[in-house]
Amino acid sequence: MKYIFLNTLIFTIMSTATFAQITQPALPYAYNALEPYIDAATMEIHYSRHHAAYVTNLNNALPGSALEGKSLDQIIAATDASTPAAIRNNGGGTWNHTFFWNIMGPNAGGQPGGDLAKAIEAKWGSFDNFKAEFKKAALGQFGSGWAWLIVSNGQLAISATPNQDNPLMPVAAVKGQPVLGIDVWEHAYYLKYQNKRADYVDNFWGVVNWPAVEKLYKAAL
Ligand code: MN3
Repeated sequence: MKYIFLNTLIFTIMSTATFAQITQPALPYAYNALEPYIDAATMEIHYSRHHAAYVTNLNNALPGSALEGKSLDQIIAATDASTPAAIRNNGGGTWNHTFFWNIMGPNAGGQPGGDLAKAIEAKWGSFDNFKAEFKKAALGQFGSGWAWLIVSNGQLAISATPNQDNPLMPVAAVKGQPVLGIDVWEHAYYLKYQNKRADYVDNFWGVVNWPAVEKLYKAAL
């Protein structure tokens, strides 16, 4: 009995060490919560297949690598040109989608307020001008990638990254702390918008959770 207990204990400890995995947080709202701007079918496939696959593939890629046992934030902060593609792509895919779900929400949209609104006006002249510049970055990202609103050295900036890179990675051309981002991979919009990425970007403003973005902005300063 004692022997079995000890074996179980050792196995439990070893399992915990071996299987300390990066997990996919629950979607903070229902699949249909962002209708009509983002449809339920797109959300379900995006979260339960695409995002889930990045998490699974990241966990499969980490064992034996230099980044094994690191947190997701540590993995992102260490992703440079020498990082294996499977970790760079799936680490980014894991982080970016969790971020994306949290800067959107139901009954959202409208305009930012407070210091963020002031900073946007100071930088781009108006909220509409900012939206036009952000859209330009989202449409200008050739193929798959993301457009971002970031804080870099205390200043707001717009950038774009290819594939699943993000501005926190040392490998990014423009580095900073993301406070808003849009996934412009076709899987994010094709079911509803087909090839019309511009329409998807226009509708994205209807689901932006500005209080969450403002919180990120304050934390990034
Ligand atoms: Mn995606």
